[in-house]
Amino acid sequence: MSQAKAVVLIGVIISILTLGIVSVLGSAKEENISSSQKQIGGHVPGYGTYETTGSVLDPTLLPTDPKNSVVDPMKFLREFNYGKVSKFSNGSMLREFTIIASDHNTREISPGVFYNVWTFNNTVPGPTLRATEGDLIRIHFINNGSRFHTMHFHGIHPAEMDGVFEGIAPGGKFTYEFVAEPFGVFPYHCHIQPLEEHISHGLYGALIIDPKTPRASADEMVMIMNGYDTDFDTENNFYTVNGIPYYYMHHPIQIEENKLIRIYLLNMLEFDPMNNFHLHANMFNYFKTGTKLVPDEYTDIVTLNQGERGILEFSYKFPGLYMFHAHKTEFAEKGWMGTFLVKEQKKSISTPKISNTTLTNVNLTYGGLS
Ligand SMILES: [Cu+2]
Repeated sequence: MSQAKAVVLIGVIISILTLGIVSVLGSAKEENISSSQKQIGGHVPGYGTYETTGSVLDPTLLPTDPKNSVVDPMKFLREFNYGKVSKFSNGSMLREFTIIASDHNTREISPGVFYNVWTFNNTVPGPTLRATEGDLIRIHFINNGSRFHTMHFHGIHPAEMDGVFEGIAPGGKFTYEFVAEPFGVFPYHCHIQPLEEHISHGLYGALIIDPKTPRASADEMVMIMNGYDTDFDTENNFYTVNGIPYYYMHHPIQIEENKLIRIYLLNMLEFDPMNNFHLHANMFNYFKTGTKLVPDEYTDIVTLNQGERGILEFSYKFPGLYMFHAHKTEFAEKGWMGTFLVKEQKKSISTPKISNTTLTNVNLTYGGLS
């Protein structure tokens, strides 16, 4: 064996030994993690979600104490405020809403993390307002806060109803009035400078304007993506859908298989320029801004910049537990994750009549997940 060959052989032996040691160390490290921490989930290779304690961002803890919460996300999900309805002699509708702005409440936005939220009607996000195209919307706005606030709606309306230049002083009132147009899904938010401060503290919500001919019947829900900058460095520390990090991970949204689901999705995140929504094991029709009745896209992920919104429609073919989350991994792992629990539909099977038997129309009922 030449000297050169001997050097190569020694090199190969050292490499094999080194790989072996690294491999042993690696598996010891993994065993160490698995012996002390129970893996409870995760969706990205290398980013398992482990059972931990003591961390501010801990998906294994219940999100908040409900009595300190900024919102009840399960109630918020399917709650639509149609206002106080009156009918004009010409048959058109007036919908009146009272919205009160506050900026003095401190609420628990994650376990043990209390934050000064600014609210419309006491919740973050504010109430989902709903009308039909052509209705007259009248908002009785009261500012109970200690700062100037306004309500700025997206959509079509006169300049003086735009809630931008006429700030409402603490203790002040204003009536916003406009005809609901066009149909679609629109954010509303405070428009006082600095805007990112007024929005990031929680002054926003959704306005849904239905087309005159209603959309198909569906299990409808609202999802508003947001974040909280709890250390005031203009970067978010928590990301959520509907106000509380990880809420729908602990409390799956129950839906039925083969039933049309419609989500009104809005991005009200501050500081980060974009956000997105990814649905697992399925595809959805996406209606950008909700202003058309034909979908713009058939996809499993949609990315929205600040203030953008749209409508998602889908149904699940198979029962089970499915995740949905921001596909921006950082947002997902700082709270923007949730689950759908798809329940099996109770089925009725009609069996054709068989001659010479009495077996007709036997109903077989299948139990669902509970
Ligand atoms: Cu404000």
